[in-house]
Amino acid sequence: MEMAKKSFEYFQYNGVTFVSPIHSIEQLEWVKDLKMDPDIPLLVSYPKSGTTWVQQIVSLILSNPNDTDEKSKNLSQKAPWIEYTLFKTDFNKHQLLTTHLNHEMVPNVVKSKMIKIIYLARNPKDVIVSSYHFHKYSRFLTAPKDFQDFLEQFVEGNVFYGSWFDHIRDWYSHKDELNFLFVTYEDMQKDLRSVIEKVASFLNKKLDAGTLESILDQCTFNAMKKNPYTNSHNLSGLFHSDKGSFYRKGIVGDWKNHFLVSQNEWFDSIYQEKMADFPVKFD
Ligand code: PPS
Repeated sequence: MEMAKKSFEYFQYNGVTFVSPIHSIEQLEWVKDLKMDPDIPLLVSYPKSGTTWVQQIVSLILSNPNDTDEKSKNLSQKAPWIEYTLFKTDFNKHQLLTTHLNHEMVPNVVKSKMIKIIYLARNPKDVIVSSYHFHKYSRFLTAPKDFQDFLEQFVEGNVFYGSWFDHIRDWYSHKDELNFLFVTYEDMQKDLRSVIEKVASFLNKKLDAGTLESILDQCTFNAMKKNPYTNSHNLSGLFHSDKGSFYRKGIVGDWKNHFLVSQNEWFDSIYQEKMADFPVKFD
């Protein structure tokens, strides 16, 4: 891959950390005026919230899940990130667009009810753990010194895509101005069927029983890990394949295996400070 030969470098834009050449200032500026097709929904998430899982679900909802042509397309082509420098505006190729950008930085057209937005959230403690491992696994991110250091950087927002707290608060505060569906990783783990039905109804798609079963089969953690079109592990230029896996554990509550009691108490106090009035509660 072209990108793999280049060296990666962090840069700041609007106070948020990005990585060149995956991102560029030109792309981030360009994206603000992006013209978007109102029939193509936008998936918004903070990194490591289960984005890939929802990309797979939405792409299966929007196509026939047994269509072999569709099955042999990479998920990253079907649902590209608009802020990546590789993104091209050939909308015919995409079923869904994806972004990790905060509300301020997305295309202006997104800030209206014209585009359907699916916002995905995950318990920040599990996001931290997933992201900590992802920083060790990715060549384009700096490996953390240790978990304590990463935790502090995360709380400060000194990580890839900035502050989790700002991301969710900001998007959520604009939800009534948007055509907005809020889903959580925890709800998907608890009752995936209901979440798929909710997403399908938001996208005005009727799913018959067979289609729903087929989607459920194709979006399990193991099915997605095995499927070369949903597992980009082989992009070895981007990842240290010997240092982990993109499909790492795929569970709720792995934070309990990483946070010390003192770290948990400290994080809870920060969370209280920043999020006490936030209406959504994570388990
Ligand atoms: S990224 O890099 O931001 O696009 O990563 P993202 O896809 O948002 O998050 C990766 C985490 O989601 C888990 N995942 C899943 N869990 C359950 N079922 C399915 N099908 C699934 N697909 C992805 C993935 O394992 C990462 O979480 P952790 O906790 O690290 O395992």
